[in-house]
Parts: sequence; C-alpha cells; structure tokens
Amino acid sequence: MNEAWWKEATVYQIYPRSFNDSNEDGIGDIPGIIKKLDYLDRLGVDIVWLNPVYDSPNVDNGYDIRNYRTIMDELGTMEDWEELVARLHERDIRLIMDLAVNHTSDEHEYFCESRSNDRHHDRYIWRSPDDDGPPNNWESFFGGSAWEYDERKEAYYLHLFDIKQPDLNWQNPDVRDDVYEMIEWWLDKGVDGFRLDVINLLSKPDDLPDGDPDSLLPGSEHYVNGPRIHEYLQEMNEEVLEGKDIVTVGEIFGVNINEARKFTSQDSDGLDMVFQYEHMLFDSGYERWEKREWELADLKRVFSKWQTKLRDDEWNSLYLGNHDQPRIVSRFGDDGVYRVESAKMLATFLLTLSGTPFIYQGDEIGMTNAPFDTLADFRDVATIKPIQDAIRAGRISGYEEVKEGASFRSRDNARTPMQWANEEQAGFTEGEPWIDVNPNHTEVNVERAIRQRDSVFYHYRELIELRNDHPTFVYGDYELLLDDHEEIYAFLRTLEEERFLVVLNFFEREPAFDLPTRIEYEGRELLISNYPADVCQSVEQRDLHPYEASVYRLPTAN
Ligand code: ISL
Ligand code: CA
Repeated sequence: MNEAWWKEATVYQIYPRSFNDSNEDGIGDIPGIIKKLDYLDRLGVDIVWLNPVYDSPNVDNGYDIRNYRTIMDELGTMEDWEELVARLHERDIRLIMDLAVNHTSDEHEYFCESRSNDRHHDRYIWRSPDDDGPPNNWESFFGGSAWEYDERKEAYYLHLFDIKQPDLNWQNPDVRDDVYEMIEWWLDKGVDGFRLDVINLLSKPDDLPDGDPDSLLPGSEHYVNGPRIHEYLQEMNEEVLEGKDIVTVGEIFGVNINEARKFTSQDSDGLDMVFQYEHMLFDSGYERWEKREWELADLKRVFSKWQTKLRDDEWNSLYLGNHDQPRIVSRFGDDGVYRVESAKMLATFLLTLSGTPFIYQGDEIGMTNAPFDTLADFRDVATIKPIQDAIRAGRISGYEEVKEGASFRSRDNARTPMQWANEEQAGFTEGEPWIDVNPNHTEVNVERAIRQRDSVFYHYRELIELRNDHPTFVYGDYELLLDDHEEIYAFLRTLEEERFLVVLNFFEREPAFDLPTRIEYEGRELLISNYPADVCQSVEQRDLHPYEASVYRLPTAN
C-alpha cells in the first residue's frame, strides 16, 4: 500500500466565473472565492482545483490562454491570486491549477507572430492547402473542420477545439521547453499541482492522415494517444514534475484502462492519476444533443473495472460531473421529488469508492440542470456552434427540435452561478450575471443547506469525515455484490480487519434487498444513511427506500 496525501484528499472543483462575484460585474472572481473560504473549510475539502484563470479572450472560458503568466482581468490580479494561495494554505487546503497546453488562444503572442511574420511558425501546426481544401478531414470537438484557413498566410492551422484555440506543435522542442519553464514558474509561486487538460491529445502524427469519416470524431484515432504522447509526458515528468511534493491529474479522453495505466504508472509517464472518461460516454450519442438511456449495468461495469484493475503504483480519480457535464442529480439521480435523497446517494457513491474524489461546485447542495428555454440562454461555444451549424445546413429546423437533449447535455448546466442564497441572482452577484441563475435557487441554496441539519451539504461533510477516519475507504479492496441487479449497486470495502458494506438504490423503485449468504452481517453497524437510522437498520430481506444509500460496518473481514 503506497500511501500519499493526495490519495487521502478530497478535491473541490471551482469554476471561477460562476462561483462568487465580488465587484458587481456579474462575473465570479478570485476575491469572490477568497470570501468563501470558510465555506470550503466547513465542507472539509483538502484540495481546490481552479479552472483556468489565466489571461484569455474567453471564447472557451479561459481554456483559450493568451498569457500563461498573468491573471485574467475579469477574475482579478496576480496579488489576488497570491492571496488566495496564502489563505488556502493557512487552512491546509492545497491548490491545483489547470494546465491547458494542447492549444493556446489565437491571441497568444507566439500565434500572432506565427501568423503575421512567420516567427514562431513551427510552434503551431500550419499546412499549405491541399487541392484548395484543408489538409485532412479531421473535425473539431466543437463541430466543423479542425482546420482554419488564414488568408494572409495562405495556409491552414489546426484547431481541435474552437477556431480561436490553435493547437501547439509539440514536436517542436521549443514548445515543450516553454511549457516546462512555465510549470516551474507556477511551482515557484506555490501551486500544489496541476490538472492537465486533454493531455493525451498532444501528439499528432507527422503525415496527418485522414480519419475515418464515419467515426464520432474523424481524426481522433490519430491524435488520441498519438505516436509520441508517452515520450512527451515522460520528458515533462523528468524535467519538472518528478520528485516534487505535488499532485497531477491528467484528463484523458477516449482511453481504455490498459492504455490509461501507462499515464499513471510510476515506471511510465508518472502522472499521479487520470480522469478516465468511460462513464461520461454511455448516455451520449453521435450528435451533441443526443441523449441515450443509461443502465446501471454500464455504471457497474465501468466503475468496477477501474476499482479493481489498477496496480499498486497506479491511482484513480473519482468524479461524476465537472464543468463540461450535466449536473449529477439530473443525470444519474432525480432532480424532482427525490432530489435530496438522490444527491445524497450519489455523494455516498463518490465518497466511499477507492480513488481521489472530486466534488464539483454546487453538487454539495444538490444543484440541478437549468431550463435553457431559447438558444440565446446558452453561453457555451460547444453547445451553440453545433446547433447553429445544423440549422444553417438545414439538418434541423431550429432549437426547439433539439431542445430536450441539448438543454440536458449542455456544459452550461454546470456553469450557472453557484446558488448561495434565496436572493436576487442567488446571492452570486449584485449585478447582472454573465449566465442566468437557475430559477430553483429559491429552494436550492447554500444558506438553506447550512441551516438544515439533514441537508445534502451536511451529508457530504459527514462522508468526507468518514473517509478521513477510515483509510479502508481510500485504500481498501473493492468487491461488487449483486452483480446483475438492475437497481441496486452494492459493494464491500475491506482493509485488513475492517470491512464496510455500501448499499445504493439508484432508482425510485423499492427493490427487495437480499444479501448473499456467504457474508457475515451479524453485529453490523449503520454508519450513515440518507434515511433515518431506524428504517435502515436491517439489511437482510427488506425493501430499500427510493434512492436509499446506507453504509454499514461489518463485524470482521473474513
Ligand atoms: O466537453 C466535452 C463534452 O461535453 C468534451 O468533449 C470536452 O471538450 C473534452 O473533454 C475536453 O475538455 C477540456 O478541454 C476543452 C475545454 O473546452 C473543456 O472545458 C476542458 O475540460 C478545451 O480546452
Ligand atoms: Ca467580478
């Protein structure tokens, strides 16, 4: 058992634009975060992951970086950032920053030069037109060709994301050296680690071959874990990460577990952990607005695999949502009648598994998806552009046609302002928010959650405490029970003499819970539940309550 502080930690993800506004301009900012540190302390988290706060023209809310060493004006100053780190550290909370180095903004100094005077040409991926068309058929994550033609330069540049996010050419050692230097610079300023944005997309093959036109994302087969990816990450590790007391988590898109192990294994790339993506895909379809039904069997299959197949020197992250995904109660729970119960059930799931749990802001009070009645309600380029393109191409008649799926899947669901109170604009801002607050803030808000002893908030807090008190939840073995049950997800966590049973009902129905007889339950103790203790005492032969989540300590491990 290789112990580490970041394995035992609970992470809280802050999307700064939507967290708390301190100066009435409607945009969350760093001073706004500083004002809420008591709140984070109260929740009991150990690490904050901050989405990008660097200078940016904001086509992709900060994932289009213009200058890696300054803070975006709207979010505050470098002094504010320094104060944030100092205040967090005073409370023993560490800070990890977002490292987005697959691409920069097209307003980055080097891209401007590569465009206008050829200096730094090789830092980006420029190609001459091929028979008057783009160099290949690769498509952007945000829809349309991944190539943009520059009239003046008479060449195309590659952008896997927005037109204003040109991809860096990682083949160029100068690009890599700059990134390593920038990492050092932030480490010297006191950051405790990084979340590495789309880190497995860095390496593109030399000849840029066409992708399979029928695939979900033509071209991705060539740059997802491209030819030199592990070489680059090993180099980054050796140059700047290795041996430092920091934590790194790589976002790896479209990677199976065997491949993923190379990223986290200490004798390979040496990242501390990865965000695997499999459980984010099984309810999505070909189009951005497609919503498919998911089955508990899928969730069990994916999670059980990641719980059991990593080696001793490999580690997993745990997340159910983030700034790119629908709200977790709306997706995996119930955002109507059983909002509170299901939010607590999902919290129990997240915080009793092996791996480092990441809580996305607002999930700790059970925030839900938002309405988005018209296309104008959205802010996210990845929602708006594909719909506009489809309307323009006549593939759909208008927003109404895709509203149900689009409003469900949109990344903006996670980006509506944090709901602090039953006040104008949910107490997020005294001005006009950059994106509408969810109308249910009258009911779902922090103030109320803090007041009510049985709120989702306190459930998260208790689960975090439970995890801190029992290393079994962090390091213990995982064993799935009732493999084929369609509604109940139950598992054991065992470490030496300690054993816990976690029972989760993922639906509203009240299934009978029959435990396998081979396990000893006599003398069990209920540790936490989302229903009153007296109705959850018995585990054998009873019906579970809607969205029930109960955790028991079992007498001995045998
Ligand atoms: O958002 C997605 C699905 O809704 C993904 O396709 C997402 O674009 C992908 O996971 C990469 O995400 C990361 O890089 C993007 C940025 O827009 C996301 O916010 C970020 O998390 C480009 O930097
Ligand atoms: Ca502000």
